[in-house]
Amino acid sequence: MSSPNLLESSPVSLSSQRRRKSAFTYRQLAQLATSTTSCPLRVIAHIDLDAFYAQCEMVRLDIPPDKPLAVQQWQGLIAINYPARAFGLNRHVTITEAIKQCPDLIMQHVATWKEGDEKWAYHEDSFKNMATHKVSLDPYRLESRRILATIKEHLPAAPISKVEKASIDEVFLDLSTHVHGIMLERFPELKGPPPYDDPTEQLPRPPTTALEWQTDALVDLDSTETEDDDPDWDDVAMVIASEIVRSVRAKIFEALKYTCSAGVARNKMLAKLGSAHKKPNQQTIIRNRAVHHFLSDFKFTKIRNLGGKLGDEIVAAFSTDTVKDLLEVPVEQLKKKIGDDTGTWLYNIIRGEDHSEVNPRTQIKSMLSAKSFRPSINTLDTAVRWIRIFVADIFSRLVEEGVLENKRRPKTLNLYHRQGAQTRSKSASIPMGRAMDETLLFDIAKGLLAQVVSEGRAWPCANLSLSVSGFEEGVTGNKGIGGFLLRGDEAKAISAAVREPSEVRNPETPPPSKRRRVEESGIQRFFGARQESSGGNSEREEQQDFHMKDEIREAHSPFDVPPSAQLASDDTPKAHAEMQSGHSDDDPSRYTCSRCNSTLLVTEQGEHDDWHFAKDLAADLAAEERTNTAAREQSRPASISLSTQPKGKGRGRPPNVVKAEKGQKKLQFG
Ligand code: DCP
Ligand code: CA
Repeated sequence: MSSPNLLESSPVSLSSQRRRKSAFTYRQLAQLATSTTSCPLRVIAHIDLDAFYAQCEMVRLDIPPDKPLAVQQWQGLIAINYPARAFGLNRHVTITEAIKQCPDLIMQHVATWKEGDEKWAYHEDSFKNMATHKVSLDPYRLESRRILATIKEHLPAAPISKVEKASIDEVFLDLSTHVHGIMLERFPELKGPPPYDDPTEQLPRPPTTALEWQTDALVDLDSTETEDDDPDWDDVAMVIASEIVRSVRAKIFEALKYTCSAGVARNKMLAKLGSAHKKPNQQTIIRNRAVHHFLSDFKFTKIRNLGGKLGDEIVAAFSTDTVKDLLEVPVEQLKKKIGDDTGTWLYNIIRGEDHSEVNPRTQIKSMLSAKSFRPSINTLDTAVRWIRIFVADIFSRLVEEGVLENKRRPKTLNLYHRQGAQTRSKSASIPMGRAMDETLLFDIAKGLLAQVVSEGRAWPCANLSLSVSGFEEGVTGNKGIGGFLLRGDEAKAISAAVREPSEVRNPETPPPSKRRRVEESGIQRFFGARQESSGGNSEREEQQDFHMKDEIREAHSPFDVPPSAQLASDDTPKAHAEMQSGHSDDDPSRYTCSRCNSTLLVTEQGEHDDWHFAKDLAADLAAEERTNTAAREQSRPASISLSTQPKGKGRGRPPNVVKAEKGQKKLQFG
């Protein structure tokens, strides 16, 4: 540094004098206090647990930290600890290869729900029983909650620090306000009002010339910067944030024995890239002066929200996957190719600009219980058994969420059904006026399944999923279940309104146009539950937003025609003729249904019987609802209402619906 004398006399001293002012203003410092998202001093951290499920098993089983361990799900490995990674293991290796590469590998299968059991457990033989067991991630959710609680305990309460749970093993922290407080304590000169009361005045330069980064991994600076440049307040803010994050990580280890990695930067997207930069058990700081250099080496598909289909689209549109190349593309061209909003968003994101907020709402928005069937399942009976497990799984999570105490309660139950490439979804309201229990959920879920089955082409089914969504805060105090009645309109709530599936989407970052584009261009999902670029876990169930769209692309039978009979009449003139005449007695491949007298292929009998079962079930439910409604002396007729018609391109007929008031459609069950 130049001496004060020199400062006053030479051109060198003039530039040094300029450097004595910070690049930041009093206004920007004030914005740090309120954690304004556009504040250039902002400090965000991302914490990601190392090999999370593997660590959960190590902690649960008290396995020494240097032992290689992998978490197994059926015949695959879904989490691999770092000692095992040293043997070259990753999520893609088979179990046989894994053992070959690392003979001492401890493989722990995830907990499962066994068909008929009331609770999940660690079963020794579960890997052999994919058909009758379903994965339970409850043990990991439980640990996730303990870690989150520890983090929160260690930080000042909101709004001084904000904590957002981003997935089962990740959180974002907005430390801006907290860091601002510490800065003012350490550097009292920042407390004063701006000169001339002008908030656009620049702050004085920090008095420190060397910052103590301790063991943090600092990423290299941009080429225009050097380590000789004195630090400014953004660097100071990062150092303080980094101290806080280090102590949070130490606390998590001390209290619960988990290690995690972290990234500290000016926004969420950079912080997330930072946490993945050096693992395990390290933290990486991306100073503002290093952003450009840091990002330009990346493939943009590694950036948050660009890992999925949107990223693929952009790669295709610009024939590159690197940030460096994309930086050359003018914003107008980005906009032209991928839409105005997405183009602008992308232009900023690759320059390290991300103003998305850390959203402290860590409340669960939906719960999903799902099962992919390999081989597919073929009977209603099996499907109903799985539905029972889904309900038990979801209900136990609801209990933890406080539904029994009326703290929170979901409004909607959704069923997804996949057959081949066709996914159908049905939703129903969960009646607010009734106590939430397994029977209630099971009955509604069965009703939804009945609807799918009655539409036909239900089997073979490759995936069934059940979810609850639309959580509402309960009424505190002693109001009991009645507290959930909405504006007294109980009858309305009781009517199971089947609608288009509601799409729950993380409100931040991805610009609204993406969604429009999804619909306009027919690209079904830009943003899945979580963008996995590698080895997706088909049963990954998280409390995150999930995103399933009605993807019905095929025709559905009218509900009042048995599906098999309709198929026959549609597809084969011979079958049609036989049905008309009833002459099938001498054909052993055919039979006549005793209930409806349809002549059908014997191979269709299972589906046809299911169809009758579904109709009966739906009729029972409708009757029960009518009774309940009458008992409550409500005038509104009971019904099971059906969604408006399937979205697909209308190759087939819409479901046979009876018009109801206000856009609601009612299903006529025989
Ligand atoms: N997971 C999964 N299937 C995947 C990806 C992840 O079941 N395809 C589960 C297992 C992981 C957990 O989610 O332990 C967290 O996922 P991460 O991607 O954060 O991976 P890890 O925590 O295992 O490893 P890392 O140390 O790289 O974060
Ligand atoms: Ca992780």
